[in-house]
Amino acid sequence: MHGAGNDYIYVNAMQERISDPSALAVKLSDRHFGVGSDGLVLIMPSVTADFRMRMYNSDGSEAEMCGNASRCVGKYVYEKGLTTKTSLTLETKAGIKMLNLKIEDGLVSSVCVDMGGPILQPSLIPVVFSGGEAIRVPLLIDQVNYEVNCISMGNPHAVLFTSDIDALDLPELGPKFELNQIFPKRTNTEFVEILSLEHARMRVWERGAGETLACGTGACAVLVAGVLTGRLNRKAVIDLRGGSLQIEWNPENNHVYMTGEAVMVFEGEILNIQE
Ligand code: ZDR
Repeated sequence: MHGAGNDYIYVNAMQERISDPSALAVKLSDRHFGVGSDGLVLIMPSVTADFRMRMYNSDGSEAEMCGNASRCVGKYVYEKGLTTKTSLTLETKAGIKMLNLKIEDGLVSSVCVDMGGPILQPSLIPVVFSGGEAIRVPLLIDQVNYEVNCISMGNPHAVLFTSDIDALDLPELGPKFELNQIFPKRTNTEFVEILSLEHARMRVWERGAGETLACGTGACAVLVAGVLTGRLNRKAVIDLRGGSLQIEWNPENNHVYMTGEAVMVFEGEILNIQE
């Protein structure tokens, strides 16, 4: 399934047990010897919510949260008849998220996820920074001065505002942020071009996966960083390489809401995988 081109292999693990999901993520994500994906997502039973999700990047590392995958899990459980609810809760490593499914002709046409409040406290993101919020932080990399805005949406993000994102060499630039020592758990990095107060476009270098076509939590981090630096309104459309997401940061409850598509591409059976 994919959300705005961010593609994962989803395993119905309601009954099935996967002994080493991290190794399986590496094997299946391989675009030549596996299926090809940005990572692996397990859909599991939960004792505290309607369902539980675990998400592994293509390098095998487990992420706390994945916005695009949470929408796809909502589509999967509804369309496979695992639930009839259109408002449901999903347990993640970053807490329980609320999903609201939009149904058209019996199918899930879009999903709105309550991502909860953004985390701005540096030690919780985590980022090594001695101020209250790591917003507009100067960062010198290879003699170039960047300004990063650090936010956690359950997983760590560094947001940079720049011009002409198409010209950036992400495979060269991305790892310099992902692996920078100020990010003890590495980071996802978003490069953003502002189009108006309600519209921005971004590219993402994902921790553990490289450049992907979209990043749900990243789009949320971009909106929050845009609001905190006076560049975006609290409701905006964020264009990613694989599609667009609507993001809203509610001033009353401080929650960030992400709305977008979820697409099921094919189903299959894995042969020849040694776990
Ligand atoms: C960015 C992401 N694809 C999403 O949609 O939120 C999440 C993937 C996990 C990310 N690479 C991480 O935090 O390690």
